[in-house]
Amino acid sequence: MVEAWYMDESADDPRRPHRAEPSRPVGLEQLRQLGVLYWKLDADKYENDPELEKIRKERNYSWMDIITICKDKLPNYEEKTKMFYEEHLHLDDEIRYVLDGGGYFDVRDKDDKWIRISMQKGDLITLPAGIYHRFTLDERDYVKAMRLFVGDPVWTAYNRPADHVEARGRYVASLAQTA
Ligand code: KMT
Ligand code: NI
Repeated sequence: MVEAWYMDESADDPRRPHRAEPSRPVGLEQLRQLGVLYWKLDADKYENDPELEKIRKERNYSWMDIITICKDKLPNYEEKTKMFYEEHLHLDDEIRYVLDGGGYFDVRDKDDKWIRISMQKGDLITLPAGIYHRFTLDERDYVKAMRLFVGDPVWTAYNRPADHVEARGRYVASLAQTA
C-alpha cells in the first residue's frame, strides 16, 4: 500500500524522506479527499496487464509514454529535476505509474501543508488538475515511470503562485465537495 506522511520543515536534501517527528502518516482516504487517486498494480507485467487496461479505459488515459529519470539517461537532467521540484500545477491530471526505482510526489493539503507520497514500483497515482505539487527522486536517484494522459499531453507547469488559473479555481471548489 502507498505510504504518505506530513513533511518536516527541514531544508536539507529533498531526496531524503523528510518525515515529520513525531510521525503523521496520511492514509488513502485523506488523499482521496484531496482528489488524489491511487492504485497498486503489478509493474512486472505492465506491457500486458488487464488491470492497467481497465483503468486506462475507464478513465480515458489514452496516451502514454515511459520516462527514465537518472543522470545518465535523461537529457538536461539537472534542469528538469529542478523544474519537477518547483511547486506548480497543471491544467490537467498528472498520472504516473512507477515501473522501477521510485521517488516522492509532494502535494499540498487543505491547510497548505506538504504531504509526501512515497512512490514505489507498482504505484499508480493521479494528481488532479489544479493541485499544487512537486516531484523529487529519492536517494536511489532513479525512476522509470509510465506517464499517462487523457488525450494529447500538455506538459505546461504553472509555478506557484497560480491562483488565478481556472483549473486552480475549479480544484479549490472541488475540495469543498469531497470534505
Ligand atoms: C513530473 O511531471 O513530475 C514527472 O514526470 C517526473 C515524475 S515521473 C515519476
Ligand atoms: Ni507536475
